[in-house]
Amino acid sequence: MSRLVLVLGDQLSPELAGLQAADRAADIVVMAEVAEEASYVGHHPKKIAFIFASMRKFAASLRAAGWQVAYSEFDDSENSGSIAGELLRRADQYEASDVVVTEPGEWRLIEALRDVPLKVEMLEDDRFLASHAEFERWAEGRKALRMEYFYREMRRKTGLLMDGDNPAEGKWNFDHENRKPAPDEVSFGGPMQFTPDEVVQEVLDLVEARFGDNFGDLRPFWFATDRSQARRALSKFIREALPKFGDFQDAMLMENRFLYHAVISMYLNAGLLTVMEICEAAQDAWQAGDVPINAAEGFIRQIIGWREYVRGIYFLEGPDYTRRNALTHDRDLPWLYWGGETKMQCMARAVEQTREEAYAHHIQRLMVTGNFALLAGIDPAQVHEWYLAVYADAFEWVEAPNTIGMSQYADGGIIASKPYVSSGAYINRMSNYCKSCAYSVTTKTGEGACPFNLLYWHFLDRHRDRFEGNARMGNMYRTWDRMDAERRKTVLSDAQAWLARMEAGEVV
Ligand code: FAD
Ligand code: DLZ
Ligand code: SF4
Repeated sequence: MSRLVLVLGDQLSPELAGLQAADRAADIVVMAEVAEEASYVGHHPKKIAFIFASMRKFAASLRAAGWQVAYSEFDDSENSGSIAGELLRRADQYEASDVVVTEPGEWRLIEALRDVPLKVEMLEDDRFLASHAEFERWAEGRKALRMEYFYREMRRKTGLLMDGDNPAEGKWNFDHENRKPAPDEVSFGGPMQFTPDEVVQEVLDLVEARFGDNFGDLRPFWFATDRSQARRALSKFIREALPKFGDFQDAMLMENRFLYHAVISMYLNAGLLTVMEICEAAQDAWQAGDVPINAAEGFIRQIIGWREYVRGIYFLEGPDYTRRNALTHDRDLPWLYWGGETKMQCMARAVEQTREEAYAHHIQRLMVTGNFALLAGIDPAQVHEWYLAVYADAFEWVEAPNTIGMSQYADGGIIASKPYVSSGAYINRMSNYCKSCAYSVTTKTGEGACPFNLLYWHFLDRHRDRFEGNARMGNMYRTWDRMDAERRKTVLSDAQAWLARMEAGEVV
């Protein structure tokens, strides 16, 4: 009897555990575009289009390789609207009762699949370097789960950038070389862009009709939607941008949205690229002398270090992780995150680029939109929903630890040893946003003072009990305490007044 083999929209890899375990002559691959997945948050239209188009092309490639695929298009009249519903419908159609699934990247869906009244076998998703058991073993008994030590294990395990038992060029981490401010000119012309083919065009029309009101511009649409395109995008990045990736990793520019970033996270997360093919390409370029060690190491660390580590935390911490709120922040997400007018140039540009590209690079997410939400005391659950919705690469296993943990400190410090907060000075150093902002980054109080300056002290003051004793934050509190009492009072009341204006819906 045939079994059903579920392949989700972010499992588009021929080496997927479920496909490896299946019998291509007898089993039926089930793929489904469904309303439930397309609307658990208001996904950016580009993200939905990317997933649907990539799913359709992956299904075609499976058929060409001899698989029988039962594919539900979004508008199929019999489409039940959920993954569980489609499994039941296909089970009925093919008289199957056994289902093989590869573990989804979200607790919500894992739980939904466990409840399906069929015999569901859930295989671990082994497209990652570290299994759940391996991460648990690493975490066991440690007082602090710091990424750096986990990363070294992954270097040893993969042999990437290793010289025998030692790290290549003598150091595990070259991060201190990777903090150059924004350059005057960027030599990389940006990620490879693809003209929509017939499959993509059809999906774009569908998404426009069904999700046209979601936040985000659908067109122009230029993402890769299959493996061979994604590989070409990767090659262009390695050749043209990786050499400078390290140097300008943290920089931000008004005129350039991508700088030297790879813009491959959506391809990697959906399964169009593999961890090892990306990292080996970077290592090869370093071995060939085309890329300096700070760039190759910095880039590989993001993938085998940060990406694997945050996934480990998501599964270790369990389904309630997205509801954590250690700092009891409860302000509603302001409208400016959805494109409402704001005078803050950095926020306006980060949101504008998010709306147009479904992409912002790490420092824009962490030190602009994330920093602002943390300083302003926004409810982390709403911040989490926003990040999950607006980026093409957003799947909960990777988005939630980055947002709840790294960015909002809502997990109480599991991921971040101190909150990622900064005043306007950091944004000014790393970008050219402040030059054309209505606020003055050097003004600390009163009319025109940069809100990041006001809110920074407001944050530290209101969370004094929690952070005063943090060794990495002592300097901040000493600076605050050295200010004269009257000035401190003014900063706090200006911050309060500014927040009140924002809450009242004024353009701030
Ligand atoms: P590059 O800067 O070129 O880095 C190369 C690759 O490293 C990325 O493609 C990505 O796969 C990996 N990587 C880098 N940093 C991280 C990280 N912190 N966690 C996991 N992988 C990383 N990344 C996602 O893939 N999905 C998300 O939903 C997501 N949400 C985020 C939310 C917040 C609040 C923050 C601060 C970060 C988030 N990140 C997320 C991490 C990071 O911002 C993106 O991976 C990166 O911006 C993707 O762009 P890129 O491909 O140009 O990355
Ligand atoms: C994100 C997404 C969207 C928008 N649509 C679908 C879909 O219609 N069908 C599907 O199988 N997967 C989709 N996905 C990806 C899933 O939401 C993702 O597999 C889970 O969130 C787990 O990571
Ligand atoms: Fe952002 Fe402040 Fe700079 Fe304006 S002055 S761009 S609000 S950091």
